[in-house]
Amino acid sequence: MMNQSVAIVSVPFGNGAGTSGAELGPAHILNNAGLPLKLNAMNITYQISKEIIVPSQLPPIQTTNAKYLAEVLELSGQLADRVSQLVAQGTFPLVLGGDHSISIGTVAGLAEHYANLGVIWFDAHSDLNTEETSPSGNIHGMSLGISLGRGIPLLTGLRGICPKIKPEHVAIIGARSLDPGEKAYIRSLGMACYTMHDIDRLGIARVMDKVIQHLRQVTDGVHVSFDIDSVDPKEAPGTGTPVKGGLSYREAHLALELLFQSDLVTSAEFVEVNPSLDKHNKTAKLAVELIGSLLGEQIL
Ligand code: 4U7
Ligand code: MN
Ligand code: MN
Ligand code: MN
Repeated sequence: MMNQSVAIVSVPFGNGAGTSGAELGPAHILNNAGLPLKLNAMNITYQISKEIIVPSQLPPIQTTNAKYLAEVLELSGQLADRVSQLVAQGTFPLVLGGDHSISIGTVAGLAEHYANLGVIWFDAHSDLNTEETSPSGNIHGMSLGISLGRGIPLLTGLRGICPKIKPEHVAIIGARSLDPGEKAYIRSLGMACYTMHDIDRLGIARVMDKVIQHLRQVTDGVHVSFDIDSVDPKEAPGTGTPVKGGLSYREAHLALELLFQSDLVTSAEFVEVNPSLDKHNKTAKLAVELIGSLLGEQIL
């Protein structure tokens, strides 16, 4: 995987979340927590792609229950363009959020290159709400659903490919806070959702082995969408929607180390780091360390 050059894309967008601050994530991950130093130390070739320009105060689009839809739509189009270009150039897109609504654009760009894109969704949540089932109206809680073709047509139809991904190519890992409509949807599709209960029972290594073995057979590329709130709030306090009982520090690293070893991953994004809620930049630093593991950093 890392014979490719990494292209870092900053997406300082936070309007998809209910709490502001995630828009500060990319700057903290890059400048304060030192992602470039980490990549240098690992001898990884990388480029810092031009920051995505975030839209604001667009004329609102009428919706029943989706906040900042106009902004999310505009951002998604820009990010899809960029990610698609980077894949065409043969680089490995590493997208830094921002809240999790940005995955709508990332996945839209990837879908132009991979007909059978796999998505590994590390998250305390499943982000499968629709306007009808969302308790908040925040689009970061709808983004995985939108990539699956569920929900707001303006977003599911981006780039004329709908759905972008198939349910049998998705694995959710770390779930522990699912809304009723999300549970019903997961069950109805039989989607792979490894909850914290499953991780407690099986261990993260066996969970990852199952996910890797399956995706290896059915996908032509694998995107890792890492919501930092998948990790326990003790390790990742700086995030807008923390939920106790999450992945331990080592479980999160081991999962990503195993993904590096699998040689399956073709792109990644790290989202939901909120520096305004963080303590001593702990969560941004964690993100940098986790990126290291995904890109091949080894203990020995
Ligand atoms: B995140 C929530 F109701 N499900 O839809 C919602 F609990 O990207 C939270 O995973 C969504 O952090 C969290 O608002 C979105 C809520
Ligand atoms: Mn999420
Ligand atoms: Mn989450
Ligand atoms: Mn969140």
